[in-house]
Amino acid sequence: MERTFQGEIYLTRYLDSQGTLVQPLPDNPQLAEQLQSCYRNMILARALDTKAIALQRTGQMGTYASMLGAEAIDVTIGLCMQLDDVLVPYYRNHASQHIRGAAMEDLLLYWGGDERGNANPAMNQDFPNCVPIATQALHACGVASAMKIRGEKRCALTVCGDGGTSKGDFMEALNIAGAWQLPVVFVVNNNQWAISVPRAIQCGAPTLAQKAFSAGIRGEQVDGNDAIAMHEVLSRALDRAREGKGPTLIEALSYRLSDHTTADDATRYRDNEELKTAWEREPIKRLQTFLHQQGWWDEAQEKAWHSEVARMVQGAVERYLNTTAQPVEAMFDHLYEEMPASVQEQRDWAQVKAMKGGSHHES
Ligand SMILES: Cc1ncc(C[n+]2csc(CCOP(=O)(O)OP(=O)(O)O)c2C)c(N)n1
Ligand SMILES: [Mg+2]
Repeated sequence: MERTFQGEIYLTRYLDSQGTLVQPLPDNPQLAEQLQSCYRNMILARALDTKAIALQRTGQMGTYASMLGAEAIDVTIGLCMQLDDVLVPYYRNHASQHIRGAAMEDLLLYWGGDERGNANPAMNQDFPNCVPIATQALHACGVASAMKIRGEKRCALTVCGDGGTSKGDFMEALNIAGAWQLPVVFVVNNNQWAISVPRAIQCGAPTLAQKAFSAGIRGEQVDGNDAIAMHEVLSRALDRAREGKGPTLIEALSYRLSDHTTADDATRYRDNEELKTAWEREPIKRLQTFLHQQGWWDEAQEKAWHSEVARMVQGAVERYLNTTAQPVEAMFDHLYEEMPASVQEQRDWAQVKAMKGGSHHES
């Protein structure tokens, strides 16, 4: 027999869970500045996340998907992409969206049920959140095809979860990306859970990155709690895509430190010891320790960043809460170029019902 294929998957990590370097730093003269920016944005991400959950718990926002534990992944995506690249996100990429220009009040507006949050001109050509699992991977391939046909030097980046990689859409997207060598980067936030289903029983393969082999594209793993590794691996994959050297699948190993969403209670299915251990590997403390060791961090700066971030989040919350609600019939608008009669009927009905005072005065 001859060997017809052999594949290897590598994991990139610079910092262990204690924030100690495990290999020499990447050769990058701007590293200190970049990591300080990562750190500040990760603090902001966590502050926004905490506030969003508090708003939901006090009835001031709808169901919300937390990014707790995914800050290094989300922030480095935002920082490494170029503005004319296209982000095709899933529902946990709030920090990436904000770094790429979406105002925090617009993110809150979306999660408060108001689609105007998705109509932010600062988002340029980025796509809105995708809730149907993994379908965004195909949208990203469509975007990347257009870029390739036009000969543009830019790329699409799409994100999904570990569970998303079990969907046909994901495999189809990998396949077309490989067949057409598209300028696209797939980031899998492997947070070890798909709602209540643990990673171990979702897929028989030891890594999710090796799914890339089935499509003839590059696949690798990265420690998703290590901002340095994330920055390095993402930058490399984005450069390759833009330079026409093909797509990459990046499996970022992380842990969902929150419930799945605010509509979930993970204590019903998840062992508390596992969660406690995962907190020891979390990304923010790890980077803080490292910055401290390098002399790139000081307490006064930390305090200043925390108060600046708190002010920014509070301002966004106030602007969100002061936004006048849309009329109820707005939910029917922008769905069709020409509204079908059945939808028009529902729109009229909703309008009349709202005029009568909604559910409080139902007869
Ligand atoms: C097509 C489709 N099927 C089912 C769901 C319900 N659903 C929402 S999130 C989720 C789990 C996704 O897990 P994973 O891909 O690991 O992402 P995570 O939420 O953990 O980041 C499911 C099944 C959905 N949104 N879309
Ligand atoms: Mg998951």
